[in-house]
Amino acid sequence: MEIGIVGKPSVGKSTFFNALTLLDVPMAPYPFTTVTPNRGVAAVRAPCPHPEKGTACTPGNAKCVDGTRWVPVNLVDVPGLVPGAHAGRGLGHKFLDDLRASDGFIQVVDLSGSTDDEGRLAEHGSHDPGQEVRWLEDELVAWVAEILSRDFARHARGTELEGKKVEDFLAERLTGLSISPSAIATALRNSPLERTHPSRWTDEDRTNLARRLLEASKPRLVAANKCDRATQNEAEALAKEIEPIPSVPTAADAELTLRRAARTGLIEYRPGDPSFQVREPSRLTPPQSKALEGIRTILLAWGSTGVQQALEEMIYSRLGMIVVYPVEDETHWTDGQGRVLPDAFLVPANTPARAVAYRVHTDLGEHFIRAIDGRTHRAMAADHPLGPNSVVRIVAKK
Ligand SMILES: Nc1nc2c(ncn2[C@@H]2O[C@H](COP(=O)(O)OP(=O)(O)OP(=O)(O)O)[C@@H](O)[C@H]2O)c(=O)[nH]1
Ligand SMILES: [Mg+2]
Repeated sequence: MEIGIVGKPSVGKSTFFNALTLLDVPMAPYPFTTVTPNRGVAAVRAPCPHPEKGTACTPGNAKCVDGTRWVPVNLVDVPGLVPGAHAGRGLGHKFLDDLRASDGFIQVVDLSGSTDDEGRLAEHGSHDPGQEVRWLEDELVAWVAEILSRDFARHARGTELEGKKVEDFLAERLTGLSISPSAIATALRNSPLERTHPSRWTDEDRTNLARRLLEASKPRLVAANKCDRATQNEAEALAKEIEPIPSVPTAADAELTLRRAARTGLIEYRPGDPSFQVREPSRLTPPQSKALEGIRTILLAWGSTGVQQALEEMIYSRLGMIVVYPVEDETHWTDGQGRVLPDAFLVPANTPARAVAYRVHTDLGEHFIRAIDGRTHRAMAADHPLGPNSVVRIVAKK
C-alpha cells in the first residue's frame, strides 16, 4: 500500500514527507525543488494488544512505544503539479505516472493562500487553496482518462468481437494503476454507459468514468498546510469549500522540527502529541529556544501539528484500514521463535482470513487450511472477515 503526497509546487509536500519519514529530501522556498519522486516509510499508531497477555511484545516490523504500535505505511512525494500537468506542463506526465501505485492521495495545499499556481511566493490570501483542490482533481481525472483512452477504439472493438466483459476490458486498460475490481464495478455502476458497446463511448463518457474510477479507488484528503500562517476561519472556510473531501490543518515545518529535535534528544515529543517537553533547557541555543517557543504557540492554537493525524485519517477513515497481528501460537501470541506479537499489518477492514495469510506469505495463502482467533480460539474459514486489532493464527498444510 502506498500513499501519494500531491499538490502544486512549494506547498510543503517534501516537508510533510520528511516529517513523517524522517528522511532528508531537499525542501526549499522555490518551485520544483523536487524533480524525481521520493519514497519512504511512515507509520500510523495502533493500540498494541500485548497488555492483554500481561507480557511485553517483541516487535519486528512495527515498534511498540508505551503500548502503541507504529505500523509502517509507504509514502511517495512527487514534484509539484501545475494546471495542465496531464498534458505535460511543468514536469507533468512523468510524475503523474509515479502515482500509479498510490492507493490514496494526501493533497498538500497552502492554507495561508500565499503560494501562486506555479509555486511562487505571493501575498497572504491571494490564492484560494480550495480552487487548487478542484483543479488537481481535474488533472488526475484527465490523466486516468488519457490512460483509459490510449488506442481505445481498437481495444474496444476487440472486446466487443470477443464478447469480453466490460469489467475485464477496463481492468486490462487500467493495469498497474492500483484500481481493484470492486472499484471498477462501483465506478461502472455510477456511470450511465452502454456496457456492451464500449466502442460507442465518447471522450466525455471516458472522462466521467475516469472521475468515478478515481472516486472509487483513490480517496483524497487535504492537508491544509502552513496553518501557522493562517487562521481558524480560513481553515473552516476551506473545509466547507471542499466538502465532502476532508481536510486537516497541518504545520509540516513545525512537525519536522519537533521530530528532529526529539531524535537528537533535545525534547521529548511523540508524533501527534499536543505538546512537548524540553529535556535540558540549558542545552538549547537561543535560536532553538525561540523556534521551539514558536512551535508551542502553534500547538496551543491548533491542538497539534496535524501531520500524524492527517496520515491516520487517510489510513483509518478514508481507506478503512485495520491492523491485524498474525501469530503462530494462538495461546501465547508468539511466532516460531517465541517472539510475542512480532508483526503488525495494515489490511482493509473485513479482509478475509485467507487474504491475510497471503499477506504474511504466499505459501501460507496457498496452503491455507483455517485461521484461529487468538482471543476466542475459534476456527475461521478462508472467507471469514477479520476485524480491527485481530490476533490470528493461520494454519496451513506443511
Ligand atoms: N510557514 C510554513 N512553511 C512551511 C511549512 N511546510 C513547509 N514550509 C515551507 O515551504 C517551502 C516549500 O517546502 P517544500 O517541502 O520544499 O515544498 P514542496 O511542495 O515539496 O515543493 P516542490 O518540491 O518544489 O513542489 C519551504 O520553504 C518550507 O520550509 C509550514 O507548515 N509552515
Ligand atoms: Mg518537494
